[in-house]
Amino acid sequence: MELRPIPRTQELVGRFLSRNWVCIPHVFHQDEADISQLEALRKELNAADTEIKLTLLPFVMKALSILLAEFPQFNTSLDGEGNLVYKKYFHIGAAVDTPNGLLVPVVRNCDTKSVQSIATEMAQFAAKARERGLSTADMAGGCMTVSSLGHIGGTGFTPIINAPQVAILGLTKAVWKQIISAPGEVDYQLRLPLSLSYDHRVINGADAARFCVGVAQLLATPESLL
Ligand code: CAO
Repeated sequence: MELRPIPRTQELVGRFLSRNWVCIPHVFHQDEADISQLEALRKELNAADTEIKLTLLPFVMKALSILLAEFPQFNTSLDGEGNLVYKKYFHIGAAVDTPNGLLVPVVRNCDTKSVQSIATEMAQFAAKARERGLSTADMAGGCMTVSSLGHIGGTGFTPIINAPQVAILGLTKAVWKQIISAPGEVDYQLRLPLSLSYDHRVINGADAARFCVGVAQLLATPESLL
């Protein structure tokens, strides 16, 4: 046996996560998106421009910034006095796994930025998170968070909401699947699992299902994100 102190960042993040897990009535909603076209487009764009590496993540961040405008209840916070604060900006956070624990930098105004600029900012944030740590300002003010485990694997998980936000979207590994669109009609699609956790005090199940359908539709038509 061996005793090791929990790294400071992990301890702080752990306290925050425990509070959110206990205090927020989480509901989990699962869906899938067809990202076959998106993957083809991503490869094409990466071949044309080797400076900026596009992964799936910036496309998803862009899609969320668009959907938060369509689903304003997803872009709120509870103020603790019986009010919902509706935000009029679209800042998206993404969880970054570091040796010291999980950090969530926030890319501001994703609605006005290209997928390429979101990718560039996220790459800089991820490097900063892993090397020198992020400032409090880098991690403040997010409207919604994406937690992507897709580069590792998994078929779904239940991410903890990053309060005061009211929803978080988890991504796991996209895999090729046979989709039977009608009897005798088989299509092959690259399917991305979507794992949405939402605060049931603010968001109802029907809206959560619609939100995930919206994510899937945007990702299935990637030109709409460029
Ligand atoms: N399905 C299949 N492949 C995926 C994928 C998915 N859902 N998501 C990413 N990939 C691929 C990428 O496209 C890339 O492939 P290519 O090299 O062929 O282009 C490869 O996996 C590596 O991606 P990446 O990890 O370098 O980049 P990213 O933008 O997907 O993620 C970052 C960046 C910083 C978010 C990620 O590295 C990370 O730290 N994730 C951890 C988040 C986490 O721990 N969440 C858990 C929270 S709950 O405890």
